[in-house]
Amino acid sequence: MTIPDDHPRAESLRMRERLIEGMHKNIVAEAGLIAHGRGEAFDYLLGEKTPELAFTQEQVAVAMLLSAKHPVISVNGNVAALCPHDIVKLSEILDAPLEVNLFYRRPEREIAIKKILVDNGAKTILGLEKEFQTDISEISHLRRIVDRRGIYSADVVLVPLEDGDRTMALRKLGKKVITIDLNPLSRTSLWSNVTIVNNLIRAIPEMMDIARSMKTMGKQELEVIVTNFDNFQAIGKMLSFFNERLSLLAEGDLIDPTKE
Ligand code: PTJ
Repeated sequence: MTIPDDHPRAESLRMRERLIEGMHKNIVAEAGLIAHGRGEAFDYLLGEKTPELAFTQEQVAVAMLLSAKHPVISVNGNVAALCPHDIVKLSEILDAPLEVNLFYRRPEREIAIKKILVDNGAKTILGLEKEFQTDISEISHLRRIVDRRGIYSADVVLVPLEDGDRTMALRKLGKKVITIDLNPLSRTSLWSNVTIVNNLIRAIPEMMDIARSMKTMGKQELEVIVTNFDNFQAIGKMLSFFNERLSLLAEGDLIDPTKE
């Protein structure tokens, strides 16, 4: 469906269309549409723009990825449908390979996700070749299938838009986990080392810019940024941000559209 440019929620509707189209092409799982709806609700509360605190979370995440020995970016259906070009670019800038890791793993989805990533310039995609696959025994569902060259041996894993138990398992295996999740209270958010509370669609291009500007920084300088960050404290500040924003709206910042 073509979304008219003058629709007041055109951008949001386009995002939905990309996911619906992605589902018909086997890129997105049916549950991916539900996950997106949950995210949209939180994005409303954020005011659909990146708060200052999320920029800080993104800077810390990039510092962690740049100072990692073996960083990996995990890709699921929603990520592949929403920002295939940007995720490929971020992977190049950070020198962090992409690995397809799916909750609802089906051969036709693997093929469709590989295709959209390759069409957007990906040269190497991990997670799909049987000979390199192994299991993480701590995970009971299909996300346990990982690539020996990728998540299995990674020290830092970026898991944008995720379900909680894999994050817990990766942490228990000693890996550092960075997530992008609009819900600051999700289990993934609470279990991650760095939680970026922002919409994926804004966070990834912002991280690309940050990575370009941080690339010249030394390892020590990057590590200081990471060490000085407390994820739990940042989540607390984000909850206060939601709280303050809603209070301001309730106290008079809310514009009545019927009186405009
Ligand atoms: O492609 P698959 O098979 O690996 O499956 C992927 C889904 C998304 C279906 C799977 O990971 C899942 O069920 O995720 P959850 O448990 O629904 O968690 C998704 C989280 O992402 C929720 O906390 C949402 O608020 C959040 N979210 C949704 N859309 C966005 C988002 N966060 C950031 N940006 C978004 N665009």
